[in-house]
Amino acid sequence: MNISATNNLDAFWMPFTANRQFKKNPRMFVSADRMHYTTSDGRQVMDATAGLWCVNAGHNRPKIVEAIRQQAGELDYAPAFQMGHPKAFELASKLVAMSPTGLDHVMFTNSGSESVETALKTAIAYHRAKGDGSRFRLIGRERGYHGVNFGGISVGGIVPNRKMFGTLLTGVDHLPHTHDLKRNAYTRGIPEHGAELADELERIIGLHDASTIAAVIVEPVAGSTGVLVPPKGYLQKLRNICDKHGILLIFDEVITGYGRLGAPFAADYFGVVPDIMITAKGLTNGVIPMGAVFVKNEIHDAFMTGPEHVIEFFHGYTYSGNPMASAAGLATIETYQEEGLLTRGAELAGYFEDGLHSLKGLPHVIDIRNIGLVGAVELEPVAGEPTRRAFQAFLDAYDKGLLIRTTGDIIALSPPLIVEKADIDFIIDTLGGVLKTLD
Ligand code: PXG
Ligand code: PLP
Repeated sequence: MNISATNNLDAFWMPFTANRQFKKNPRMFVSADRMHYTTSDGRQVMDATAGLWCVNAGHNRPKIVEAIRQQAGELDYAPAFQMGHPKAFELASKLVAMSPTGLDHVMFTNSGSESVETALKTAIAYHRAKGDGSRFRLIGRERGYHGVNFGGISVGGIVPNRKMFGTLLTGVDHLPHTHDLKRNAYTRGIPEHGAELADELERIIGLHDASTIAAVIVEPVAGSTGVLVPPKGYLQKLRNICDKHGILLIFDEVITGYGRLGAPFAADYFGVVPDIMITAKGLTNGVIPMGAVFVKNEIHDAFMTGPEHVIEFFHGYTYSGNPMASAAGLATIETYQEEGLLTRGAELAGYFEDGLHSLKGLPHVIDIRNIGLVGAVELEPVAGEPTRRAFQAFLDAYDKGLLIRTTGDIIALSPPLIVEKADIDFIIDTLGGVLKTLD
C-alpha cells in the first residue's frame, strides 16, 4: 500500500468542484455541531446553507446520532427486494401521515437524483399500466435542476449539466423558466408577474398533443439554479392545465421539502398538491443518504393488478429503505416534530427577509429574493467572466467564518431551521462585509 497516498488529494475526483483550485488550497471540515463547522485549522464556520440544503435540523443532533449508532449494532442491512424490516414501514407510515392529502404511498431511494428517476419512470409506467402507453413524453423547465442522472438532466434545464452528455432522453420538452429581473427584481416573497408563463404548457400540449404527454416536472421553488420563486398563481395554473389534459404533475421537493419554506412541503405552502412528490436531503437531515417519492393512491393502485406472486413494478435499489437510513429518517422526523422545525421557518421568514433586503444597494447587487428560509443575492457578473465574482464572495465569506453557496453569480442562503435571530444577524453582517469589498 502506498502510505503517502493517505494524504494525497489527487485520487478523489470531487463532485461539482473546481478540483484544481480546491487542491491547491483545500477547505476541509473536520467536525460540526448545530449551526457551525470546525475547519481542519481549528476555525468555526457558520453553516448558512444547511450543508447542501439538507441539514435542516442542524448538525450533530443527539437523537439522530444515537439512532444510527443503535441501528448499526442491531440490524445493519436487510435485503430490500422480497424482504422487509420494520423501520422502513414505520418511516413510510410517518411520512404519509405528514404529507399532503392523497399522497399515501412512498418509494424509497438513496438520493434526490434517484428519486427523480423513480418518479419519471413511475409516471410513464402508470399510464401504460392503465392502458395508455402512448403517454411517454416528459415536460421539464428551463433552469430546472433534477439531479444528475440521465432522466433528470433530460428534463432539467441547466445547460452545463446537459450539453456534454449526448442526446439524453427523447420525447422531452421544456417550459420557459420564470426568472424575470425586469419585472420582479427585489420582490419580497412571491413575485407578482409571470403566472401567464404557465400557459406555455398549453402551447407545448398543442404541439405534441396531450395524448402523448405523461408528466410535467417542476421544482415548486427552483433551488440550485438560484432561488427562483414561482409567480403568484403559477403553480395552480400548472395544476389546472395538467388536470384538464390527464397529465401527471410532479413536484421535485428535494430542496423545498421538510420545512425549508416554513411549511412541511411546498405543496402545503402553495396549496397545490402534485400527483407525485420527490424528496430527499432533509428526510434524514442529510446524515445518511435517502430519498422518498410520494405517489397518489390511484397511481399506486393502478399497478396492484395481476397475479399476486408477480412483482408489480420492476424498479428499486439495493439500498431502498435500508435500515440505517430508515433509523436516521425516523429520528430526524421526531426531531423536526419535537422542535416544531417544519413550521419554524414561517416565524423567522420576516426577520430573514428584512436582513437580506438590507443588502440592497451594495456594490454589484442586482436582485435580492427570498421565501421561507431561503434567500438569494444576485450579482452582476464580471464582464466575460461569469461565476468569478460570486466564487470570490464564497471564498471571502469562508475566510470570514461563513459558508454560503453560489451558483453562477447568485449567492444562495438556506440556513438550518434551528437558526436564531443572532445567527441571521451574523450571516447578514458577514455577507454585507464581503459584498462591500468585492471587486
Ligand atoms: N432535485 C432537486 C430539486 C435538487 O435540488 C436533486 C434533485 C438531486 O439530489 P441529489 O441528492 O442526487 O444531489 C437536487 C439536489 C446547490 C445544490 O448548491 C443543490 C443540490 C445538490 C447539491 C448542491 O444548489 N440539489
Ligand atoms: N450494477 C450491477 C452490476 C448490479 O448488480 C446492481 C445491483 O444489483 C446495480 C448496478 C445497481 O445498484 P443499486 O441497486 O445499488 O443502485
